[in-house]
Amino acid sequence: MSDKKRIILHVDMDHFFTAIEEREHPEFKGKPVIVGADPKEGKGRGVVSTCNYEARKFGVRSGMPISKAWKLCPQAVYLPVNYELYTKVSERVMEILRKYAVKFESWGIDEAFLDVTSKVKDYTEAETLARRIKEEILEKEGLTCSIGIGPNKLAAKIASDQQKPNGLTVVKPEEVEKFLEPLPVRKLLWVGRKTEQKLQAMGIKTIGDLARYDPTVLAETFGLMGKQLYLMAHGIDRSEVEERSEIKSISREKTFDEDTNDFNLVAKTLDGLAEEVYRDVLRQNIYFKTVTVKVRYENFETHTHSKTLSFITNRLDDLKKTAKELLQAYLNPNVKIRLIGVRVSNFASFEKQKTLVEI
Ligand code: TTP
Ligand code: MG
Repeated sequence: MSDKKRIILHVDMDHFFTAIEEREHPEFKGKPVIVGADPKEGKGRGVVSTCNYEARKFGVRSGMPISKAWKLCPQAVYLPVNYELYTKVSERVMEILRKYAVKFESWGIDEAFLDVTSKVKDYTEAETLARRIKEEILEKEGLTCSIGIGPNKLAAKIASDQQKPNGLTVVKPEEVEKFLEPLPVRKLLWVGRKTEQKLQAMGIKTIGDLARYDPTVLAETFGLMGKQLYLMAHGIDRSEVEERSEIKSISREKTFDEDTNDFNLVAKTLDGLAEEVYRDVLRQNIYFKTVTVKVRYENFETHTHSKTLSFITNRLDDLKKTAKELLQAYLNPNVKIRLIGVRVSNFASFEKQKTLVEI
């Protein structure tokens, strides 16, 4: 399908976890709010999940150590992560979004792509549709979102991030290259920190720099990804909006109060995390095949180790047993553990499971 003919929306909820908390506790309105690990008056060891825009004014960001957030903004309202509530709200928001789309793809807990090509005749109608979506989410869930509209997923996703919060950004096909040109290369979805550093070293800072670069050199340096980067820099993305199992993995992790080599404690914590993951597995009616254990040592070295079972399962026993088995490889009496995590992935919904069995 040609890029020019499609109209894609990308919807991203604004400061999702904290927006929900503000909705539940109107007394927080106007205050900086941070959801994440317990700050323990600056001695907390986990990270910030997210924070509202008031807290962002102090420099607080997602993924930042909670101790740093405390230094920047001790007066904020600090709240633990309430996954159960956020997942429920996410499901309701996705239900609203889904009905506006011809093709729908949820992308994480608070984002989705909507292909609305055959529902609207032009970008003006798409903009009207986007406003209706924003109104419905605000009315039904009391939450705001930002929407990007473009001829493909790449343009729509980058556009939705341009005027947060409560933004609406339209990028028509003929405007895509100009829109992308001044933006940092990091905005391209696949550009991780390492690729970004490599590109910087080559003198490529903006998407425009990348678009003007010799594609043969890019292909030589980055292989297949080089070609992909070049196409993206020119605003070309032919990937379809496709329905997929809404979540790709379920995980939980915990930073210990103190680094530890007490293996009983580590094993017990892992069991507890597995139980939390299992609750989500049941709620989502999902079967998994792969279990991953993550360990961060005291020196911050982080390892993940996975095992894919020969069968799909939704049993807690399988999860606990596999996680414990994976953990064995990490137990080293000379190195203390800082963080432990467990993840299940490789899902099959119940319907897919049925077809697998029948085949
Ligand atoms: P984002 O959409 O990246 O962030 P956000 O919705 O909080 O803020 P923005 O207005 O900029 O979109 O992530 C969605 C949710 O995912 C976020 O509310 C919390 C969670 N999250 C984490 O738990 N850890 C992280 O490092 C990030 C980036 C997000
Ligand atoms: Mg968001």
